Amino acid sequence: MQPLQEKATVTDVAKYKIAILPGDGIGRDVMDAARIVLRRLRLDAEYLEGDIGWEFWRSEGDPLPQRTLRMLEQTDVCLMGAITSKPNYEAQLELDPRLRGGGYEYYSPIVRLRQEFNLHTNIRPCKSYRGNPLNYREGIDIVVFRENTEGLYSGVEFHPLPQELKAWLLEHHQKMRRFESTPADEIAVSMRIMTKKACNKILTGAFEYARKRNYRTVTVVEKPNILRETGGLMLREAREVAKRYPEIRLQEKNIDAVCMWLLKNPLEYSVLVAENLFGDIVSDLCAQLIGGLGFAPSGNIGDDYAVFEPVHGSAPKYAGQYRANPLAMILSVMMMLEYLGEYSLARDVEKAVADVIAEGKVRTYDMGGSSSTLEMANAVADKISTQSKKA
Ligand code: GGG
Repeated sequence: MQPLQEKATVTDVAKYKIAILPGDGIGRDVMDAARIVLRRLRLDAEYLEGDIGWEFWRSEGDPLPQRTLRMLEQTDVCLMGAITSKPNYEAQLELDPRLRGGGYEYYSPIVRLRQEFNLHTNIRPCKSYRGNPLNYREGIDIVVFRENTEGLYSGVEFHPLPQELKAWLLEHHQKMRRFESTPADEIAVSMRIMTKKACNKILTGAFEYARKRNYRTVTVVEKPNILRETGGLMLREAREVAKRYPEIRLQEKNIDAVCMWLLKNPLEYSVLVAENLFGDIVSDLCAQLIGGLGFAPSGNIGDDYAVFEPVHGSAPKYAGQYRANPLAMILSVMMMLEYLGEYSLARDVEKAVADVIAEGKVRTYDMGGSSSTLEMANAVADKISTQSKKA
């Protein structure tokens, strides 16, 4: 791949510093596709590439090295490809033998990145572009707001359950009694920690987005009849926040039911808002409605920083084959441009993507075609050039 450093201005200092984290597997392939589009846009940016992912876990015991965190701090925004993530016990087996027993614990680097930079809001738009042969229905336009730093992904987990904690729970919660005779090493606990502040933040973000973009409903996705405390907190907060947006209807749906309703009536949904795990699950379902993960971009947004990445994972078996559909990555570039205030360039990218899909000449394997990742990226880039010549 050609380097991205192509300064479009005559000054030495670029307008933006953008971190590039290709990551693992097809993350690297789709990042090469993003580079083709970025080069064609001639964005006035300096690009800094960083280390993240599985190989750094294996060789250093840290999939998100400190040097990467320090580099990100020097940039305005980050584009990420995808990363391979595995359960801790599997990760331990792949650690360099020289590091084993050194107290290294595996945590998903993207979850850590979200927490380290307080990227509280994960926005996942799912739009069915006209002419996509994989669309479940035409006209779907759903945006998932996923709380990104807490909930069931808080990372506060125990196995075995410490004796003191077990004793405390037995004393304070009668539901714990069923587990009294279960040995501590046969109990694993993952805590679903939710705060009023983070619930308020994600809900306010969802309602603001709906107001700005004229969506008529916001649907809060929870399970408060069963998860009474955490789900109840989110629901109460949703009702409070909704009062400030009288023009938008709040719908309250359980996570299980909404999966069914989304399949039955996808056009009746617009903005969905959910806790971390529920948002993760429902956004994969919504992605499938619009053709699959190859079309689903995302932005992890905080108060001062943001990381944009396709929703899909690293699909290691396709690594380096340039078969993956890069449109989710390219649409993540579009979201990054919007975040930077480059609205006209963002529109150019989206129009180019929409036109390439509608024409149907270039299709990756998931779309039933045989075009490569880079052919798709070049088709989008060529459309961008044609548009700018016409303008
Ligand atoms: N379900 C698509 C997928 O595997 N995405 C990668 C992933 O799970 N990333 C972690 C996350 O988004 O929380």
